[in-house]
Amino acid sequence: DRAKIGRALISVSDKAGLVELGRFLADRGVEILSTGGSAKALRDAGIRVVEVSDHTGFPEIMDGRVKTLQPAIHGGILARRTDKTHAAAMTAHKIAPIDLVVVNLYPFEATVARGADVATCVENIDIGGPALIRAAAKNHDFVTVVVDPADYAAVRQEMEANDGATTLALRRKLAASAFARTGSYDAAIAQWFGKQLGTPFPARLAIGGSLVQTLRYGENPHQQAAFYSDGSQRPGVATAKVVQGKELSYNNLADTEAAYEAVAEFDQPAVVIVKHANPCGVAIGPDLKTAWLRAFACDPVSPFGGIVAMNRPLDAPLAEELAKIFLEVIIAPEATAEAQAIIGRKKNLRLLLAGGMPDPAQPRMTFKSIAGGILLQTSDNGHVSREALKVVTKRAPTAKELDDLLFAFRVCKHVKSNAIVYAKDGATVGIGAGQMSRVDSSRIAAWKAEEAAKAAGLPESLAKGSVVASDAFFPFADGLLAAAAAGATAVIQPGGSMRDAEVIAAADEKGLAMVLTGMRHFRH
Ligand code: 93A
Repeated sequence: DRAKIGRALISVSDKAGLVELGRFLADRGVEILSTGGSAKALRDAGIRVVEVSDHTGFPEIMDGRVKTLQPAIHGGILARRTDKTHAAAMTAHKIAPIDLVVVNLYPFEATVARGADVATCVENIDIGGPALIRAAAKNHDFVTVVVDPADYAAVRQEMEANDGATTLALRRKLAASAFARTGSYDAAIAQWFGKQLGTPFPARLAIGGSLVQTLRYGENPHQQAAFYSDGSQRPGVATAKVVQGKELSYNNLADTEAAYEAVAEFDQPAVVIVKHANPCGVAIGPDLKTAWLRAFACDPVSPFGGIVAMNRPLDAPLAEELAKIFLEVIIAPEATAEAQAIIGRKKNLRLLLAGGMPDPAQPRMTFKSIAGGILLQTSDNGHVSREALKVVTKRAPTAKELDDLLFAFRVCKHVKSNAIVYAKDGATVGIGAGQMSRVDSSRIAAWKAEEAAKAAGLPESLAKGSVVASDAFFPFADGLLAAAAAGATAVIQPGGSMRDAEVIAAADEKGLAMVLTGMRHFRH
């Protein structure tokens, strides 16, 4: 299963490691065929190369659009070396075998990411490169294909160990990675076209991505998992710099994403604490430390082992507070040097710096896998403004209630359904998440507000004088009555239930102010 390399074709956009590889091959007596820019880089380093155009007797034409798309090249790659008729064809047409193909593609993804115009993006669609890669990968029984400079070392090692040959095992591995590369390349192109055409849901789904890291395990230790980047530049978990701490786990990544997307909703300094994908405390404040203390007070039990996100650079006063308890991850747009030094005392604690905040108004696609398929939807970038609210009760909310209602509803969007959120003075005071019945979420949120009060040594539930938000309409008056009993004075909810009139009447009877948003925020 050894395949000796006598002739190589090198055509690379990313020239990293090119000269070292070229020198290694030339030193071993491998003939190198190469295209314009790659050939020049090799020649400049004093390495002997043959231009593809000299090899084929056909010049590069049309600004390089046709460089390697030649029978002499593709025949040399695709010939089955053990097949007599293939050998005869090679002789008849003066085709020399090519045993190693080293290609990396025009940087289409990077060109799109830097916001280039349509013509530039189109010109960066590589045609000849994928053809070379696919031909070599198809003929991996005899040909070695390399699409990533990171794999140059493995090829060199095998050639050194096997008298200039590679093993079938390596060639198969490289072929798999070659098809994955052309697949994700075409996916990126298809996605870009979809965007141009405004078709988010094409007849065939093309998903591209590159491996960031294989994870130690998935949601549970017996599950396997990996993390892929889709190349998006949106500031967030995928693009954040991991400044310190243990390796991130699958659950860490998912929860950190939930926390950072939630905290990005707020204009003022804000802190979100997440446990198991749900916020257990959210607060805004004049500064981050104040926001943290108020978010923590909502539920002083759950934050242990939690994720903390903020929407301002992590500063020393907050870092000192965070260092007092056990946390898994901190994510911030940036951190002061002093804050980093404080967090540095906790070696395992991960600190992620995203460099900026995501724009919650910017839509993106979200995926969910179901057996045999994928569900695709645009993200919930819905935003309920003050002007959109409809007062339906006799009493209208006060200005302060209104601020808290909008705050609570924004938090609700990031709490798994059924979601009930109590809030007071820009801080959550009770969160009920993920229950199968809305009234259960109401009860849990109210109970948590009582527990938080007890922990703080306060005589009254934190829900006293609060407002309450519901992510979807109250199907019956019971959930609303539970909120009134807990001490809420105002309610925000989408409305739209068959029993809206009943719910409104109950609110009026209890003297509650209620506003309808007309928009719901289910989150499953
Ligand atoms: O324009 S192409 O699609 N036409 C071709 O025939 C072709 N052959 C190789 N692009 C082609 N390539 C690509 O050129 C390679 O995939 C590589 O990315 C690039 C290397 O060009 P140079 O060696 O001139 O820098």
